[in-house]
Amino acid sequence: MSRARPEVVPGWAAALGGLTAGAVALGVASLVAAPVNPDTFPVAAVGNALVDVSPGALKDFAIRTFGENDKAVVSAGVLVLLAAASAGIGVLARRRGLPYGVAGLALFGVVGLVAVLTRPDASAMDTLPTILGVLAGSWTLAVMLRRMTRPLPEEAEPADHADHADHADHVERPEVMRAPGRRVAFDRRGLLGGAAGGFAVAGLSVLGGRLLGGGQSVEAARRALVLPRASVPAPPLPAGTDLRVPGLTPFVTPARDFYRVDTAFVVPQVDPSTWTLRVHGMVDRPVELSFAELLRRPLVEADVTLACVSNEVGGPYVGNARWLGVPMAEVLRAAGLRAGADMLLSTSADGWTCGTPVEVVMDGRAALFAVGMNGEPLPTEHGFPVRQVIPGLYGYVSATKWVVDVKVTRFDVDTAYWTSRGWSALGPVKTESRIDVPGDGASVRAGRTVIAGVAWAQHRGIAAVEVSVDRGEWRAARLAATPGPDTWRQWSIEADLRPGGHSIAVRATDGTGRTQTAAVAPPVPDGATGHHTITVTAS
Ligand SMILES: Nc1nc2c(c(=O)[nH]1)N[C@H]1C(S)=C(S)[C@@H](COP(=O)(O)O)O[C@H]1N2
Ligand SMILES: [Mo]
Repeated sequence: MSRARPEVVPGWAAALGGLTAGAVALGVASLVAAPVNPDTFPVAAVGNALVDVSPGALKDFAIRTFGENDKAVVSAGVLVLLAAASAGIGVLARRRGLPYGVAGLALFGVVGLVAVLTRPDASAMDTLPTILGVLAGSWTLAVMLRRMTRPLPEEAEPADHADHADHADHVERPEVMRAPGRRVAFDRRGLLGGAAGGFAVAGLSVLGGRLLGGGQSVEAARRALVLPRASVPAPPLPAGTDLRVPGLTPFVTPARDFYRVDTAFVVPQVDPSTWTLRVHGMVDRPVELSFAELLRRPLVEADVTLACVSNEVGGPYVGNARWLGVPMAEVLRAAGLRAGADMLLSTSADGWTCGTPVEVVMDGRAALFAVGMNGEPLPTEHGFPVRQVIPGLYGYVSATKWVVDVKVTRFDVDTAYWTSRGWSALGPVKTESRIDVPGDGASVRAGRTVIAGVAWAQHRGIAAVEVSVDRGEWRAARLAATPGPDTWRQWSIEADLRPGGHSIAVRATDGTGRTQTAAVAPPVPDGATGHHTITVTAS
């Protein structure tokens, strides 16, 4: 029986060598990607590709479960996976030799390259971050393998014997390494020094990338932008839009609290000085507008509530802001809509698409190419420099952020991003209401209790909100003022809660007289329904 030659280098050390190589590879890749295009960072490209290929239901689950953090969760997952793989590559390289390790790194490089090159606007240069990352990682791996061991003089005892009582078997039988006849010992200090150096290089690369990427960010351009005044300003909000109940969602959602839902793994950085909007397809005169040209058109201001179709009953993916923008209808009229066109297929700078009914945009409502949100240029995450805002439609069929292209077409010719993934082609917002206070599961003091929330049925308006305690009669809530039918509406009511557990349900009636259905439906394919119902304990 031949005993396998004992390994002088413990497994953790080989794994750490691999991890260091992986860290350097990613650091260098991010440094190279930053000044060119952050989307060419292989981890971002793989994340984006995962988002695009994952089925709608999974994405919906991710958005619901991780909320705004869904992208952070995907990157963390990809990073954990890469860390485990690099550690494995380190062990493989130590056992079988450097070429195996390099092959392992190259394999991940290939996955990264596929993801990078299948992006809609990929170019050959985009492969540089991945290729240079893999080269740097391979070089680091070679260095780490070398530093893990040091040669032993003939007959000498391994010096760090004492350090390795737990690995006595390893160090007492120094292995014969690649140079036959030359005995080596584990070099803990060499390894740790190499790892520290490697991680320092990786960290500095990431930092350097951040700095370089800063020059790429459009935040400076955004800050410098002074938006023209609206030709048609929104009147001041009527008194009493906010009932000022503690815990109740404010009428105007500050941009920093506004929900964010999109497929962009890295927030697109769209420079307003090179931005253009192309309107083409079934039109008499295709137009291409620069940002300056867009701003020269009369601007309209409107209070509009946006809602996401993925929102569960009672969920948070709804927000209200004062938008400033150019009416889409005017741009489309300038282009001359041809008869028979029923869909606007809009595309964002990162290739996301959205199909909107032409008649909704042309019927006089405040459908905007928006440039401002709550008195400021659009935040980058919310579509800077230009996004669509169309009251009455869920975001996935209306609210294209970073919009650059509108093709006038037909629903029977084109499909958009979400409609080709099982969501409905038309997405009118369903009448919804939500209880904000008390919170679900809250403990309240028995007696008179304030119940309050918001309700929305954009462009139809909210005509009534009713509340039922313990499945009792529906009682009408007091409605707050609204500037019009395109925003949500706050409501409140008092109920006398006796000690014990209670259920509280809410339903709204829209401006057409239709009451929100009690039938429970999931978000897919065209929006969740059912009554938001909470339970509280009074004592
Ligand atoms: N470019 C782009 N625009 C997009 C999306 C997207 O994924 N990419 N998502 C849409 C969806 S589903 C919604 S609900 C709204 C959300 O807008 P917000 O993130 O500003 O709240 O943006 C819409 N516009
Ligand atoms: Mo959405």
